[in-house]
Amino acid sequence: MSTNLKINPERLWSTLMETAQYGATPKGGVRRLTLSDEDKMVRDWFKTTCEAAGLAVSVDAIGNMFATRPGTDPSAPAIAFGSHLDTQPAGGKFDGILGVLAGLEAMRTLNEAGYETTHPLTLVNWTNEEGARFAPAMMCSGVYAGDLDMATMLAGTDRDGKSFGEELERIGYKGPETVGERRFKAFVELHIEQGPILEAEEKTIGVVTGGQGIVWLDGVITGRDSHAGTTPMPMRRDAMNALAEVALAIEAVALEFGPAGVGTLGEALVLPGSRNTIPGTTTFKADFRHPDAEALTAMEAAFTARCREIADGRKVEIDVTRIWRKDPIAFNSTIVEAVEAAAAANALPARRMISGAGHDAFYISGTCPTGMIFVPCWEGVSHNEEESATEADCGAGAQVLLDALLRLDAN
Ligand code: HGY
Ligand code: MN
Ligand code: MN
Ligand code: MN
Repeated sequence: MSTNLKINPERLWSTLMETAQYGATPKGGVRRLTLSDEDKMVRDWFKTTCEAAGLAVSVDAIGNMFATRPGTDPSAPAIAFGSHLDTQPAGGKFDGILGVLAGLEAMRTLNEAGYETTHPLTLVNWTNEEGARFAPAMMCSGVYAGDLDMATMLAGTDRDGKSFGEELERIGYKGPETVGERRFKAFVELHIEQGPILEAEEKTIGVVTGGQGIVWLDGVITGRDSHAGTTPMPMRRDAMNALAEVALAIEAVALEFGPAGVGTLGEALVLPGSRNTIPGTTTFKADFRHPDAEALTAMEAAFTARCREIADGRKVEIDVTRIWRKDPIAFNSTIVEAVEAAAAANALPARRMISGAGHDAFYISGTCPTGMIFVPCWEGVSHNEEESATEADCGAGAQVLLDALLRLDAN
């Protein structure tokens, strides 16, 4: 089916550049940590802009935002699409927000054409997809899906000791809607690939068939603070040097389970933090991923066993706690096929692939038929202020999104 409705890539691009001002960093990136003042600013912009487009905006009790365009059949379940507006501490202009603004562009295109869909259409901003300030990632799509406990998430704190619940209230986005009360006919998320495959293969569209599993581990290494000048090397219980071995263990385990397995130590603390005191305490936050659930379990086991060896060898204690695991997911074939058909109808070079990055669509796939669309980003770089994509590719992704939604509406 073809409606010949064409999105406006220039308008999408200018909206992307307009919203990049919220949390803009001197190096051209974006810092819009969840529930920060910058997040509030872009949320306020999103609400005002959606209402100006005639969409009814609702917010649930954990800050998820839903902007709905009515269909001719109000009893029909809504077709949903969107992504997230929060970013990494040193993030880019496209991660998350492209999926939200492409959805807005689809709504604007339908409005201009006076086109009425049968199903209501709902554009979503999921709260705290990044998990950079409050763990875990994909938090509020996870609560919406019933996989993460809301009270536990609200009680979580950031490194300054502020709780998620307090910050949600502070920015005014603890909404009246019961979390999870609305369910959708389908959900489609457009996102930059955040990896190198599409660009390397000169493909415009990634037809995403699933996503790899993720496990997050928090660690505390306890040795003994002592004097840097008087403590002989053999007597030291140096938590920093143990941390160095832990970092290399993460890399070694990832390589052992490679090429699909990956492991990262992205955050660490060294205490008390003085050049002439041997660190008695270090903490770390680790991220392991693998497309296979059993391999992911084996990676975690191999790493924790290695930590025990390091602890024994250095006379320190290493406590490792799993704080989050999201198993690998497969997207719904109907949605995958709708995305693939939409790419073909636009004569766009496309390929099927799984997602290396986590996305809200992972949790939503447990509540309704779900799929994703990828577009390339420069050198596959993301979670980086230099993240970039082209106007043409963002426009192509938005066009595929609109056409996929219209295909789903016709069935
Ligand atoms: O961590 C992830 O994969 C996502 O970008 N939050
Ligand atoms: Mn993202
Ligand atoms: Mn991200
Ligand atoms: Mn996402």
